[in-house]
Amino acid sequence: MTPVQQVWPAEFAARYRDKGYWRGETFTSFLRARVTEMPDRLAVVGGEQRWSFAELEARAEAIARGLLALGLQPGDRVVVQLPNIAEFLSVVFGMFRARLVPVYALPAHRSVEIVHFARTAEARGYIIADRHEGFDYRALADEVLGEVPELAHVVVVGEAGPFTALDALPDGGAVALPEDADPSEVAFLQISGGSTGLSKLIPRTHDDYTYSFRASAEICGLNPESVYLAALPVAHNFPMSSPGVFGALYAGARVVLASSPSPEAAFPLIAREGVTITGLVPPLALLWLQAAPTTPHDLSSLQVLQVGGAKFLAESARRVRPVLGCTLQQVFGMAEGLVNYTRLDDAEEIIVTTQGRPISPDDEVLILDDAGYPLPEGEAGNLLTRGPYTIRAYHNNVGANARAFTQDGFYRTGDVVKRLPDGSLVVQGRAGDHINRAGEKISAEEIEDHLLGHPSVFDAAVVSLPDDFLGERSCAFIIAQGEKPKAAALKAWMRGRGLADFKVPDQIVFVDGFETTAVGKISRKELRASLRRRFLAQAEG
Ligand code: OOB
Repeated sequence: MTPVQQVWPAEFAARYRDKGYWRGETFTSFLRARVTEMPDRLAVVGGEQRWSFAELEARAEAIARGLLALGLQPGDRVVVQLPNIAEFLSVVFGMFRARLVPVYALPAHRSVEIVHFARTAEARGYIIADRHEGFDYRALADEVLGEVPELAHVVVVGEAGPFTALDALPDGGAVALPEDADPSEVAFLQISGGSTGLSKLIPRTHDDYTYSFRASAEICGLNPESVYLAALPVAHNFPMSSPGVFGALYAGARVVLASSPSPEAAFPLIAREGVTITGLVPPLALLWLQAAPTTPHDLSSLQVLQVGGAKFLAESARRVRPVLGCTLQQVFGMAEGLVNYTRLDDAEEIIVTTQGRPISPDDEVLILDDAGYPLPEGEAGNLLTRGPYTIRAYHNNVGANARAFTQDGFYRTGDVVKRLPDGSLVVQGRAGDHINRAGEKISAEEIEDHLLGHPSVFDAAVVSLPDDFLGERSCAFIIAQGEKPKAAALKAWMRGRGLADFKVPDQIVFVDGFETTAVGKISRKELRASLRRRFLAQAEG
C-alpha cells in the first residue's frame, strides 16, 4: 500500500512550529480537550440527534473499536460518503481515534468518482448512509464493489441491507485503541476541485489542518456561544474547516447540520437553534436573499453569512446586510490549502468587492504573468501560494499532479487574481479549462472523455458559459458521427455512465466542425476559448 504523507521541508516545518501555527494538536486531542472543559455542553445537532461533547467522544470511541473489530487496521483508508447527519462527525472522529484515514466523497458522487477515489487511495472500506434525497447508496456500494472488491468493508448508517450497520458493528470491547497519531501524520484525504481530469487526493496533516480551522474560528469570531449551521455538504473543505464544523467544535461552539441548504430546510433550523453563522455558495446566497424578506421564520440570530466557493458578484454582495441584517464574509479557499477571508470589521466596500486576505501571516502569495515573472502591484495574474496549511504534494505526486507545484514548493492555484494595496485579493477568473458550476468544480477534459465514449460523438469540447444563477454553466460542443443523437438522450446516457449529476453538461450544441489553423489542430485550450467566444457573440448578436 502506498503510504500517505505530506512533508514540508525541515526549515519550513521548524518555522511553522516556532511561530505557534503547528501546536502538535490532533483531531483526537482537541476533542478530548473540549470534553474535559465542557463535557455536557451541546456540541452536535443533526435530525433527531443532540449530542454533548462527551457524547460525541463516547460515540466516536465506540465506532473506533467497532471498525477495528470489523477488520480494518490503523493506516487503512476508508471512503466516507455521508450527507449532513450527526453520524458524519461520530464516524470521522471515530476513524481518527482508530488511526483510520477518511477519504471524503461528496453525496453527489456516483460510481465513476467513488471507484476512482477507492482505487487511488487503495481504500479498504466504504461508509455510506442508506438513502439520502431519494438515492440509495447501498445500490451504489454494490456497483462500486463489483469494480473494487478490495473495498471489503461497507458500513451503512441506517438500514444496512447486505452490509454492516454502523449501529451493529462488532463489539470492540476487547479491542485496544492505538496511541494517538503523530500530529505530522496525514489525518485524511480531501478531494480536489480537479483542474484537469479526475479529482486528485489531497493529504492533510493534523498539524496543518487544525491550524487552518483554529485560526479560521478566530477570524470568524467563534466562541462557545456561537452556533454554526452546516448547510453545504460537510465533506467539502468550506463547511468542514472554514471555519466549518471542525472550527466550530474547536471553539466550543455548537454545530447544527442541515439536510439541505434550501431556505425551506435551513430557515426553520436557524430560528429554532439560534444559528449565528453559516456558509453558502453564491447561487444559494441569492436564493436566501430572495426568500428572506417573506419568511415567517426569525432569522435575527444570524450574525455572519459567509459566501464562497465561487465568485460572489458585488451587486449581490451589497444586498446581504440590508436584507439579512448580518455581516457578509467572503471566503476564497481551496481544498489544497490557502483560505482567504474578508474580516468581519473590514469596511463594507472591502467586504462586498474583494474575496478577502489569507489566514496566516506566513501564507506566501505570488501573482505571476504567464512566463512566471512577478507582476506589478495591482495587476491581475496567476496566483501561486505556499504556507503552513497549503500542501506541497498530492497523493501520488507524479505527472500532472506534480506539475501543480513549482520547484520551490509553491502550489499553482489556477486562479487569476489581483491584489489591492491592503492585501485583499480580487478573483478575476481561472487560467485553466475548469467550470465552476455553483461552486462545484468540473474539469472540461474529464467530461470530454466521457462524451467521446458515445458511439455518435466524433469530437467534443466542453466550455463554461456565464449563467445568471449558477455563475457558470457547462456547455458541450459536439461533432456527431452517423446519426445525430438527441441532446436529452445524450444527457441521459451521461447519467447512465455513473458520474455525478452536476457534471452532466447543462447545454449541448451540435456543430459541423471545429476550427483548425493552417498548421493543423489548435490546442484544446484555444479551441474551447474560441467556441465560447463565438457562441457568446452569436447569442448577443
Ligand atoms: C473551495 O474549494 P475547492 O477546492 O472546491 O475549489 C477551489 C477553487 C479555487 O481555486 C477558486 O477557483 C474557486 O474554487 N473559488 C472561488 C472562491 N472560492 C473558491 N472563486 C471565486 N471566489 C471565491 N470566493 O471552493 C473552498 C474551500 C475552502 C473555503 C471556501 C471555498
